[in-house]
Amino acid sequence: MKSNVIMVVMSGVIVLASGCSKDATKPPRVSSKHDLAVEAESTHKAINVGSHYWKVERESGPPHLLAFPSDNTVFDRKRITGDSPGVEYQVTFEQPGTYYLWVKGKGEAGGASVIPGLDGKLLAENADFMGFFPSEFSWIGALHDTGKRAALQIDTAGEHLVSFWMLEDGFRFDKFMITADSNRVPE
Ligand SMILES: [Ca+2]
Repeated sequence: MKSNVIMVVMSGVIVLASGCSKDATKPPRVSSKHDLAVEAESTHKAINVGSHYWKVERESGPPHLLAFPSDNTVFDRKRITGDSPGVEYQVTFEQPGTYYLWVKGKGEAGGASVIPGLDGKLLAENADFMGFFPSEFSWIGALHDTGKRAALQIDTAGEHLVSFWMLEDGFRFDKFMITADSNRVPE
């Protein structure tokens, strides 16, 4: 049993290492005029907690991250930033302002969800992306509990950290998009 746990952790570390070498030097940029789409599997950093981790899936459909294992675990919202596996992406914002966050994902059994964050903090209390289709990837741009747009309030131009934490496992995470245009709908 112990050797299984070590293998899981090691595979998580490999994901982390490949993400670092790809994106550590130059974070992708977003501006008031140019949207940014980021592949979920191109993490800057992945944080494993316990037996759960973000597994890179390349065999079925587009490359994506799977909140693994899918055993109906629901993480505690109140301790999500410390107790749930997270993935982090460095993004350079060219201007301060309000940017909108979209997530493209898929949910096994309709019970998969993810919580977004900015600079290590939740976007809002009880904020999560939920309700993805189980059989195909789809975009969601509103937070489930409030129905409000997922918005990143950027006070200072420059580099910021966009994070996602597991809420319910089984979530498949293809990519996310950041745009300053409130009317933009990704395809
Ligand atoms: Ca992807």
